[in-house]
Amino acid sequence: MTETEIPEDHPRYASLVTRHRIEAGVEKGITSKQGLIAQGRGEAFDYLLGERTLPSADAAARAAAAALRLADHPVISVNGNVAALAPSETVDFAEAVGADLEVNLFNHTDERVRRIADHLRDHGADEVKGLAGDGEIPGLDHARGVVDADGIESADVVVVPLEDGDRAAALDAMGKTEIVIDLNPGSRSPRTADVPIIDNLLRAVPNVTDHARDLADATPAELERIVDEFDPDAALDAAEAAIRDGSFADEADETDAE
Ligand code: PTJ
Repeated sequence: MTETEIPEDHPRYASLVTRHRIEAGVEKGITSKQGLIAQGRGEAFDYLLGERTLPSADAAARAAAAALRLADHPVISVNGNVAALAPSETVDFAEAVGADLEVNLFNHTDERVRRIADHLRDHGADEVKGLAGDGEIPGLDHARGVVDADGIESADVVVVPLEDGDRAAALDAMGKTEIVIDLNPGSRSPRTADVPIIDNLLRAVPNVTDHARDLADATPAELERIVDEFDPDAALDAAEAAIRDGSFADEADETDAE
């Protein structure tokens, strides 16, 4: 079944489209096979969160947009899952906040970096970083620490969707403001972030983009106030509470329909 053949009225439409995109990403050599496992884990958390953007995640998205508007050199890190799931949305996001796009992979191969960069260009990106590999994230082994000197290495604000915990910690140690998008509030990367957005990448990226456009005329003082008022621990606690206190009652019928 192709993406266009999935009936839009299917109760699990969004989930099926997402699975299809990840599968197609693996077939095109963009997404790693481990990306399939990461997708499954994310899907389980999204289910527990009720497949919705929590008010706390929306507040995080607004704080992220404000931090990006204040940044001198923001960079959005793109891996194989992000490229497969939301290429156009990610390019639009970078444009809205004036950020560089950099391919940065956990399972690094030059071939996959090139394919992802081409894929982003096919979806409207002008420049994609990550191919030079002349910078490093200190504290990681070579392949996982390779970045561009004029990209992630010199960024002041970095957006890292679906990042692994080690690299999130190493970026934090470099003193960067880190915005993490991850569905698991218990994962080390959002717990390291200055701004953890506990939401599905597919909802979070367009949401931060909308907030950034909405804040286009905000003064630096207003942007700083939004960033200062955001409490990362409260956002993580709210997501955890939503998972622990949630109910399956409304979703049981939809699951049966799969
Ligand atoms: O393309 P590469 O080589 O850089 O590899 C990318 C993956 C994602 C495979 C790699 O970074 C990895 O193995 O990540 P982890 O350690 O499995 O962590 C992925 C995190 O992303 C988990 O906490 C998932 O819950 C979360 N996640 C998965 N899908 C989504 C998500 N978060 C937000 N939106 C999603 N759609």
